[in-house]
Amino acid sequence: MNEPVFVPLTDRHDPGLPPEEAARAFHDVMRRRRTVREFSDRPVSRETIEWIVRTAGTAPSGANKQPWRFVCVQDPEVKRQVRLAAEEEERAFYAHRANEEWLEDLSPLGTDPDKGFLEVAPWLIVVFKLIREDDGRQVYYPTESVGLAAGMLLAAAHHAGLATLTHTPSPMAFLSKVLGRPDNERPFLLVPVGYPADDCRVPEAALSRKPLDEIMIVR
Ligand code: IYR
Repeated sequence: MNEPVFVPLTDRHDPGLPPEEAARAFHDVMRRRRTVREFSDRPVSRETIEWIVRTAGTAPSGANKQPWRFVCVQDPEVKRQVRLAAEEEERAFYAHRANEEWLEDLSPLGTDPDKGFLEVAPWLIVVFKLIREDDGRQVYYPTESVGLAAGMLLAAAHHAGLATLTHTPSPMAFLSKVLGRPDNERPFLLVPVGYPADDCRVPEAALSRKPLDEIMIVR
């Protein structure tokens, strides 16, 4: 057993505004985040991606195990392999894996098995969940932990003026193979990152957000 060591909490974030104003200003940034499927090939620097991944890595996690890994792909050949493998799964999804209700729910989004964005976006961040540490030790709440980190990844990209797509080709096992990841890492999310295309359009149906009184209950 390790004895806990405590240190004073000194490095605090001070928004310099009353909390109502700071929270409102952040909402004004975040409400403009949109999932996009039409990306520009405009480059994004590796440094930008590194800061975004560092931010994701600040997420809380079970017993601070940080059970995540972010494989950042910019090599066109690797992106191509990801696209080809993803499209194979997606063709099966749209042809027979998805049931009628699922296809009906997706119809307003206009999605299809063509995943050209996987080659156009300058970066693909493939988020992996660790189901064990590299040395075989346990991790705790890995799904919750990596979900929190992924949310922070999206927020960090948005804050940097970049668009993302949370893409979950199903099943995702091909990502472990294409990217040569070990068995203790499981693909969790595939996130293309880049600028939206100049003529980018987004589905109208996806613009709506539930009103506060539908998502918040105060007791
Ligand atoms: N993975 C498929 C289908 C899809 C599923 C959901 I749930 C979405 O929110 C969007 C798409 C695809 O990417 O086309």
